[in-house]
Amino acid sequence: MSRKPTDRRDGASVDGARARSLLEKIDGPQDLRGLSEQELAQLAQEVRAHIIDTVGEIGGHFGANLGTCELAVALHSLLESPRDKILWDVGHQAYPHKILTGRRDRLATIRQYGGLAPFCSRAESPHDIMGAGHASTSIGYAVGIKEGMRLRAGETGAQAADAKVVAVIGDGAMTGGVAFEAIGQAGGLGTPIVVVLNDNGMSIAPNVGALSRYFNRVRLNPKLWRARADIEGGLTRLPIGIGAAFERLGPHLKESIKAFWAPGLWWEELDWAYMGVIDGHDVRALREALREALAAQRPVVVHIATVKGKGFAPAEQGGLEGMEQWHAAKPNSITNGVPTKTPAAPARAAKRNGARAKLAPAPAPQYTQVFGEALLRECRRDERVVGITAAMNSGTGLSILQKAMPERYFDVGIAEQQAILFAAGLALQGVKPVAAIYSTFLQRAYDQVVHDVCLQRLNVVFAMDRAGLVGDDGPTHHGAFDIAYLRCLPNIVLMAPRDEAMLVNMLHTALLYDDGPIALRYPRGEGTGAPLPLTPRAITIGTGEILREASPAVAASAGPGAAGPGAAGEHAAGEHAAGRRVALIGYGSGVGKALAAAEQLAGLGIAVTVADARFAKPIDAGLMAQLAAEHDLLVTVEEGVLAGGFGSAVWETLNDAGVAGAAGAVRIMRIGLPDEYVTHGKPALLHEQIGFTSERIVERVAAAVGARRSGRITGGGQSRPAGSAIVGA
Ligand SMILES: Cc1ncc(C[n+]2csc(CCOP(=O)(O)OP(=O)(O)O)c2C)c(N)n1
Repeated sequence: MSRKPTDRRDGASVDGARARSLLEKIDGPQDLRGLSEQELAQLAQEVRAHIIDTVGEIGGHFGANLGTCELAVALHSLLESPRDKILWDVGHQAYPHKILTGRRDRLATIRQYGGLAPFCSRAESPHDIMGAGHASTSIGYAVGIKEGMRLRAGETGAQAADAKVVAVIGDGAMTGGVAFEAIGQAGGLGTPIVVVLNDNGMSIAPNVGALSRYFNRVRLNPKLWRARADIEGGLTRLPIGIGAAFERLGPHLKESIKAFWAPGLWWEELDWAYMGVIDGHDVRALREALREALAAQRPVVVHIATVKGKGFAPAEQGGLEGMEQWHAAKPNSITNGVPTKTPAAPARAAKRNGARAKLAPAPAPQYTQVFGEALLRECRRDERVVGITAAMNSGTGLSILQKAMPERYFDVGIAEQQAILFAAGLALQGVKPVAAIYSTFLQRAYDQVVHDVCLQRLNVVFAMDRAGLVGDDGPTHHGAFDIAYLRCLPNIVLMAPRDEAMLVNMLHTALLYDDGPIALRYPRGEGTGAPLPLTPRAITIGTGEILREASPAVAASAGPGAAGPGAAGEHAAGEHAAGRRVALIGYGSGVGKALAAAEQLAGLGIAVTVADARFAKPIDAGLMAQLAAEHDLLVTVEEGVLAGGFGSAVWETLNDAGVAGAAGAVRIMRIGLPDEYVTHGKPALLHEQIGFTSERIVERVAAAVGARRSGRITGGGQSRPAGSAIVGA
């Protein structure tokens, strides 16, 4: 019987400056051939050391990658990638795979602008077979790829039909329903693929649900390690020696005895062969099991036990908390293989030195934190309110509720569809569910949103964190589409706070609202520093507000030429009040950009009104009409795709009212995310790249105002048009 992974202490040291004698020679998977099993084990340790050193310095996904070093080595030593296909579910645990497939020296660029992609990327390497980032997709792809090979067998240029397909999926990702759909299909078709169930008991936080309990029972029972293989002696046969005796006992008793001994019975019932539990940190055991599984002409699952954070003591020995904390490493969090000592806080250091502390201003709180605290307060105010997360308890701030009121907190696992159906069911019983799901992950539950919540007009609150560009996690995680994909749905209310104070008020508003679904979106990261309300205040549904009136004084004081062509004092729209040429209408994080741009435009002598629309649906049609009547140019600013977004809502509203589109009507310029997938990198860089900055707004507004005067439409500067449209000019 194999030892449990935690018992192993062999392999190369992973501390300090390490010799990477083997890894240095690995430029691709072909270089693993010919290495002895001992060398492969050493290579896995060198990969681990490389990850600890590199990711500890630059930041990135961490614990899961330390858990897959041996697995990646074992797979690449047996398979011929990319002819054989290795699929990494999510891809956050694929760093060892990246290192072994020619990207060793670029690991230090991962998640950075222009650097390696955060997850697997088809554009990046032929060894990255599927694009990933969202969980639970690998088995479905594997079935399609293998069946595709079979369908095209013999065609010129087609993949050889005997190529192997392996999907690596974590126990967390296995909680996603779409994985089960694929298991059902593969079992039905008998598709010869191998699924490696990489079981560490963890999702980002400890894994949840009955499936996880089942995995735990199997994984934590040493008697069951390889028990299945020992009993059956292979993948397809019934228990040796006892089969005939069992037959006589009748099918029920046979099944229950088998279930006791056979941890994989569930799989077997679905026509999968089950192997496990295998020590996922023992290269020899892994290779032995995988070799057997790859030879079988049927779907096989290889259940392996790994440790999240293997080889890094604070994660490995820090229990569940340690593993959760080290799911990802912050930049500069590890030095010489151990956590970096954080410098003493200035106040403490100063006190120690007997000096007077010079305190830096405290940073504004994170939106996530504000949301989590506000939700707890709402739960205390109204006993009907509950919070739901899909495996993102700290990411959504729901960990605050979990700690304070665990009975009002629900984690459904990586199962966004179930999160929404569960919310719908709760709402039918008069509960007030808040489904806190990132903008990007709510995409997975779209039909539940459409069919089960909006059509039924149920009182479900959608709280979408990470709305807008999220940064390092890149295109799979940017919250780019929610305004567009929700705005087309009847019955729903859409709102977005411009700052953390408004977030508190909007959550309160959403929970007082009793006429169907209501959604709020807010960005990743720090708030604006707006003082939080002591008592949340409800706002009127469907109303925006003007935050800054174009000051005619600005226009008057700006003499001809002060702002170049189109200075406010010179504008031609005689029926408009002097100086009221441009109105910027922000939505959510777009408001901050609009206010900053207005300030700069005022400096150029261009008087600008700024409004916060607050609602994309129902939009404040009265306010829009008023702004259109009083200005020549309306500029909408939103951190979402333009197609079908907030700016489109403004245009549609005015067009339907006969205000836009007609000759001489107000012009509308939409500023937002472009019609393309935006790459990964720091948000400021990405905003710069796509032109979503106040400076670019200023350039474009100045150019558009000038264009109007001279009768031309200009492109508005050098950098890329960040998704823009000028209507009715
Ligand atoms: C659809 C979806 N929801 C949520 C996430 C966020 N997420 C990324 S990794 C992860 C945990 C995955 O757990 P597991 O598959 O067990 O891998 P481990 O990190 O434990 O190795 C989660 C919830 C995601 N990527 N996709």
